Amino acid sequence: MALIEIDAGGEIAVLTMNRPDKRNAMSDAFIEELGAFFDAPPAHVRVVVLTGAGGHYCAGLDLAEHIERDPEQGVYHSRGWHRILDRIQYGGLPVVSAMQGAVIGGGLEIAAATHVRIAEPSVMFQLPEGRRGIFVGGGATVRVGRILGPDRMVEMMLTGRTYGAEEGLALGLAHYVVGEDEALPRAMELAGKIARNAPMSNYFMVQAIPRINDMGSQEGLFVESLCAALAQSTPDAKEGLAAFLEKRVPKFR
Ligand code: 1HE
Repeated sequence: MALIEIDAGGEIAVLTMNRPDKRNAMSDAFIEELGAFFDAPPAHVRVVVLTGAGGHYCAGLDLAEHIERDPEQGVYHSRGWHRILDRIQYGGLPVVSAMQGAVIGGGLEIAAATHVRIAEPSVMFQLPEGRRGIFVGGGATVRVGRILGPDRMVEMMLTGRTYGAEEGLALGLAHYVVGEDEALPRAMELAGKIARNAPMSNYFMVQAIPRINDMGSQEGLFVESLCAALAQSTPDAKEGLAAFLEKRVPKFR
């Protein structure tokens, strides 16, 4: 049985992390399978929805596999996560997370690489690495650190606390909190909205905004101007502006 269940028939691909007996703990094979989709998504896919089977998003790294790793393997392993999570964040497709239950360790690192995060009341955001004698290695210092700020992330890791859905919403770990069993329908609804944007506009949102945030303000403003000029010179810009003025729905490529 596939570890990642893929339903990619339409413009919204739904990827389900499917190892419910282990709370979707990420083995090496599992993360590679996730990466393989983002390496070569079908051309007709415009938006991805990522969710977990069995009431949990992802309980993080498969700790059973992690027991045996020497330092050299450890570096390659962590860099492998970085490669795959960069691919999720910067692969060009907007990714919406529909989250239930565990969003723990590597699970939170995966969620933080996605662009829209929807939490059900069961969600538990945790970084328990300190309790396991390890450290984050899938990009949390950068991505979760940016969302929470380094101060809050240090405190979260030191105390091993759990943030629930509403706290996660206040902190930016989630963008939406919905009722039980409502995350996937909301994700599909939001993915539909995203899919109706002009593709180049979506591309710049995903590619440019986090990168500009890493730049000095003058460099950022300059890159923003280039993105603005490129976006507004596409046929979709003509169509989007004409559709607004003609009071109709735009038809993008
Ligand atoms: C696992 C894992 C896992 C569950 N690796 N096997 N992540 C963690 O430290 C989280 C560890 N997991 C938990 O805290 C709990 O399992 C949950 C809160 C997520 C769910 O609790 P519960 O009571 O529903 O399930 P359970 O009985 O604890 O787990 C069910 C099975 O899943 C059990 O296996 P079984 O063979 O005894 O049935 C668990 O061992 C297994 N399981 N989570 C391996 N993570 C890139 S670096 C990132 C570093 C990290 O991610 S550190 C954080 C790791």
